[in-house]
Amino acid sequence: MTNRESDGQHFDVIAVGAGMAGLYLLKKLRDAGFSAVALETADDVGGTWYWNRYPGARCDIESLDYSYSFDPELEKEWQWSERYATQPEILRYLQFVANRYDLRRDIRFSTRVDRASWDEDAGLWRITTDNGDRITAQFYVMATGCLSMPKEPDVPGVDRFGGPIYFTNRWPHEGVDFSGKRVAVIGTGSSGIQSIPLIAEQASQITVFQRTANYAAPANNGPVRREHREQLEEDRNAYREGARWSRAGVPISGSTEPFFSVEPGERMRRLEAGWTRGDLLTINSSFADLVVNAAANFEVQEFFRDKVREKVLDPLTAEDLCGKDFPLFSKRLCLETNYFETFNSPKAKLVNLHRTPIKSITEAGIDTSAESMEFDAIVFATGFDAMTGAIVAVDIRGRDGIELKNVWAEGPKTYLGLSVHGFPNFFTITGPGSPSVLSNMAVSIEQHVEWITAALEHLRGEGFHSIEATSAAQESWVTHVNDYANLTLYPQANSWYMGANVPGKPRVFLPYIGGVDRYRQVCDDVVKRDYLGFEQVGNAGSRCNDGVIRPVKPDVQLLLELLASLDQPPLDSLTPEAARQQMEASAAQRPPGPEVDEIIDGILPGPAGELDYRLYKPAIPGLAPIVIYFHGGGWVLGHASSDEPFCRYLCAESNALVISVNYRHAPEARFPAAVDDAVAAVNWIAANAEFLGGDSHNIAVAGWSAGANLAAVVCQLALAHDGPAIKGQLLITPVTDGDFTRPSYRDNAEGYILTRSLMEWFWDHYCDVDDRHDPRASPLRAQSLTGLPPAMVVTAELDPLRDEGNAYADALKAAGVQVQHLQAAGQIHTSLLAVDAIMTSDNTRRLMKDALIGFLR
Ligand code: NA7
Repeated sequence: MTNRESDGQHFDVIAVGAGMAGLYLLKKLRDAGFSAVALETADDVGGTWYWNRYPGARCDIESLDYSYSFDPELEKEWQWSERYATQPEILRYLQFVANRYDLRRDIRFSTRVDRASWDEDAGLWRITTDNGDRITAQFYVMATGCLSMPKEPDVPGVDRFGGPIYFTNRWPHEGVDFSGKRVAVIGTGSSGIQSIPLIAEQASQITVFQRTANYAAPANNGPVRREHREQLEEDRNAYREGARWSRAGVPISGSTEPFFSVEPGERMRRLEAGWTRGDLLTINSSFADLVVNAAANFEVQEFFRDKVREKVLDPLTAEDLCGKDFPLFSKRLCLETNYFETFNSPKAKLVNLHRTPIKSITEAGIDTSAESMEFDAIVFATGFDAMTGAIVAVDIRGRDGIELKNVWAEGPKTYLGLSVHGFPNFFTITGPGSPSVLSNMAVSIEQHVEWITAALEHLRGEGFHSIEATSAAQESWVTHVNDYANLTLYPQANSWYMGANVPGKPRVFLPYIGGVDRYRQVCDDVVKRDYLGFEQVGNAGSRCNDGVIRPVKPDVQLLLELLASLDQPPLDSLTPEAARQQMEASAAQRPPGPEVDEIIDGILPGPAGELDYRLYKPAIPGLAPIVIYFHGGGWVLGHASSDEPFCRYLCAESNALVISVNYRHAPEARFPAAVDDAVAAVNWIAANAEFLGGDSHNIAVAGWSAGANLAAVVCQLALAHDGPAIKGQLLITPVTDGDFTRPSYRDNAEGYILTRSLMEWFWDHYCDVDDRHDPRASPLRAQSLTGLPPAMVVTAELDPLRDEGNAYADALKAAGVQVQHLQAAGQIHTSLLAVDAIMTSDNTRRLMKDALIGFLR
């Protein structure tokens, strides 16, 4: 570290904010021997708990969980009086922490940072504040919180109102007395829902202007739950560690059962139990799929709506107060105390802005499209420019003067929610792209602070003076964050998670929804892999292990985790018969695939006996185009219906007659038995097409894995031996060469279901080593590929077979064959066929069926 601190204007680290994040950061940095200062706009510590002093303001994660865990002594010295502590109590806690660790001496209060710019030559950040301070630091950290920048009041006429206007997020310190006043409240998010019952207690009239009704569960607040305290005190370390490795930063275990797999009585019992418990997480955790399955989510919405209907006497008001039109949980669930009951009071009125929108605020009150109303005070509970607002409020300039605000104009891009490419030595705590607001903030803040401090210690130890996320790592993280969000129902809501509450803000899902546990593992893995995706620069040179931390698509990852949890033996450790049984057992768990008009099983004559086929018929009149399909399974496993969901999909989506033909399997029948059968099947189907309901002039072949190997070989043999005319070949992750030396065999040797050793096992069962260069086993080795039918070759990035598939696509192209070559990023060998199970490969499947339609047009 440089040491230019003599004038008191240079630090190792400048942090912005003295809330929960800034305080812990100061403590950690001091313990690690770094000089640091926090700059804070307010005149005291507390962050969000300094500003949000509105009546009823409380945390919505239980206080025992929403606390620092870094020091067991601190935990013993502080006792929470309530399950969900009030704002004054939380503020007192943060003041207690600041005093206990003597942090105030490193905080400059009443100081707003206006500008922060990276000076590349000097290798430091230059900060200017509204006090005229000019200070520098090697590292600059935004600890500004996710919900700290108030949303501008976007209601016309707001300046005209003659009476006082209050904002929940900037509430007067002396409090407000609404006694005898006619009060309007605009906004029914958490702040509105918490404050309205208490304002109503004082006011002579309260009118609530509601744009979107929110889902709210009862807080059932009271003293700290005894069993909760006992659980914590019994083994603090285990409890806190459980939180750190939990999904949301609170140690409760989630169900793995989908909603509809649970019988209705038990579903209702779980919902009622969650309702009675009164927290944000229990109901969601009671089933595995409430944020991904719209039908399940709808059922639970109904449960919430029925509760409102029970509580609110006037049926029209009750209906208006029911959350609707957006999935439950896709906006943050609210915890309420007497909110719905407030509307049973004659002095409370609800204005549904969807029916009667606000025209304008006037001198005396508010005009809606239906009436003019007079008020003595207006309260805005209209929320925040969440997650990015406070960060871009500072003019932050990175390398070459690039402005963060511009870089984020289309939505924030970060690596891990911690750092931004182009902005060396810059960190955000719980920034966009990290679990942050989807988690217990206390846990996420501690994790970020600890990660950042450890990174600075690492740099110091290794003699590096700067660190910066690479563009590639950042791009891949942004993709990963979006991929995850797109698997869920969250993007459907106009929420602040989506930036949708602020006019003009790009619609991008801001937090990371993969969970605190997975995210922590990612951050740990980045460090283990020598700060993967970060460039580290020192006087003696730089070091960069560039790469992608989570190349696997999130739903594929979930599938891999599920399979790992089953702890099954590897297929290649089994006998072929046992391997077949294991594969059958997992196939039984798959979604069945779409409906087709008819499924017919039949047999056809093969060269060494009868072969089964299964025919999937589309609902179209007349003779249908034909797709002859060869199943996967390494020539050892599988049968005519083993790729059934995908065959149904191809049939339903391309209106083709899909005929999945069986072939003899190894080791009972080794090479070239499967080839001979495949050729015989194509010949027989072409000769009997009309009998099968298909058009003999309109035949394509398709296959997956070893089946794609057979499809490719069949095309070559049909061309060489005047076989039937084949109009196209769809080759999905094909085996094209019995050669294990390509990089994909090294890169993806393990961990993605099809392993290198399984592939070796398949080959050994199928084909003698001496025969493997025969083009009927390795079609890539054919003398010529000229004249072959048009092809679509699909490869998966994380597949040992990737490179030989790509090589075949390239070779076909080089031979003048018309080729569509699709390389599916983040997919594995088995995920492209996973109809209704792996959503991130939906698009690839659509392109595959489009290709078939194109061949058969
Ligand atoms: P929220 O949750 O963003 O709620 C803001 C509310 O204000 C919400 O009901 C908005 O309706 C409403 N709103 C915003 N702008 C307008 C206008 N122009 N007209 C009418 N109504 C408007 O903020 P909170 O402060 O309540 O809570 C934020 C988080 O803090 C909360 O999730 C907890 O984590 C703690 P909309 O839904 O946009 O239609």
